[in-house]
Amino acid sequence: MDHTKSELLYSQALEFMPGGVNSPVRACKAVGRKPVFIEKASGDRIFDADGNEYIDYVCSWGPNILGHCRPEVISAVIKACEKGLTFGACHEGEIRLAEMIKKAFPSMEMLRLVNSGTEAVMSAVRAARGFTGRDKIIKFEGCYHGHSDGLLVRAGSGLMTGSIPASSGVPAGYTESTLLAQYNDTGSVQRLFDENRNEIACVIVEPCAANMGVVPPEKGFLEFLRKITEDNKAVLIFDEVITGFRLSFGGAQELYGIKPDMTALGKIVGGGMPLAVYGGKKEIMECVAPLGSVYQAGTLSGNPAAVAAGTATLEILEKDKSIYKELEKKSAALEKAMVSAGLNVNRCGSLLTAFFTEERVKDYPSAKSADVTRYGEFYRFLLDRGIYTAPSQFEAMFVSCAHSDEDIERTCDIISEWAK
Ligand code: KE4
Repeated sequence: MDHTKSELLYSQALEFMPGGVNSPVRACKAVGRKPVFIEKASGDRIFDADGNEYIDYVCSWGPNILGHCRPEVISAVIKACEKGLTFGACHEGEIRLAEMIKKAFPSMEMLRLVNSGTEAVMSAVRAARGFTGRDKIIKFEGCYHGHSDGLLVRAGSGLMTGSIPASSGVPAGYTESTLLAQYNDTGSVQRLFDENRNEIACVIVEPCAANMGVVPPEKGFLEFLRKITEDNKAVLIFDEVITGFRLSFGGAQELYGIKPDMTALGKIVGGGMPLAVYGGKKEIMECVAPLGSVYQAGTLSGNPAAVAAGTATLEILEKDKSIYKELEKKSAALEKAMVSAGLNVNRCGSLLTAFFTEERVKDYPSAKSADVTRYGEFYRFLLDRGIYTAPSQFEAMFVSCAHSDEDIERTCDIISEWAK
């Protein structure tokens, strides 16, 4: 494939943006190549600046569950834009969208629209701290919740159950209240609650992890988190930025039948525009300004253009539940091809990761044992044959309802070719 134009654009981008990108993973450092610059997209296809065409399994990291340029979404956004991009004031559309979200996620008795998953999670954690009057929070190694300071942590050395900043520029003081547990390890959570009795404001978890690659919850794990948070009067926050409206119309909490106290949504809920949501129990959300003393605000929160994209997307998903059956069928076919190619696959609905590990990946340590060099070879093999997938072993592949059976079959054939 010729990537001349992309390489030229990348050299220009490097002059203006760190690493030439507006989000680190796009730099493709983890897979040993320069990024391709995308010019347009439609359905399950994306086209780069050199005119190369790919079947897209990144789907903008999740939002494009309907595929690119779904006509109903595009026309809804155009219609909204013609009436004004943003008012910085109340408008009916935000009520209608909130209504749809609450219907799909009954645990979100009250909610607020914001602009990114990071903002949604950061605000949910602040509300949980404000509601409980406690400072400490528990998160899981390998789970990513956006780049707010207190959540950019990694395990401290030795027996420290505290954490240390995972990014420079984050003062130690911002992360000392963030405790780290192990995903799918109930003992690590129990220990933290025993060592920090009555001090834990919340537990935040990806109900199906997708930022260490896809790692579904082991049986009983989410149930355990629900009980231990209830017993300790801590808030259980489901970060459903990826899983919301993807694993089912009601997200992971509908799929697994666990009702969290708060939920963060992003990606699909914005239909491809910058829109995310946090919400939960009324008594918690009533702590948020202007009702309560937990402050959170945003110039473009609930702007009509993004609300139009999210509403149009949810309307389609709500009306045609067969979409989820289709996604399951297509994703299972992909999984089968990868397994036959000898890959270790974790899948949850239309989220999947091919792991280059010897063993099944069920937690962060086993995910981190992956052979990332082999993953990079796999990535480049697929890209050169027109399959655009996650440029990191520790991300997910996303399937959309625009992925045709022919394209899924073509992808399976190329994966089988890889295995030869
Ligand atoms: P944003 O701030 O990027 O909208 O959302 C942050 C976030 C929160 N919670 C979960 C579970 C997430 O996966 C994310 C962001 N996801 C990454 C991909 N794994 C976004 C891609 C990127 O960082 O460029």
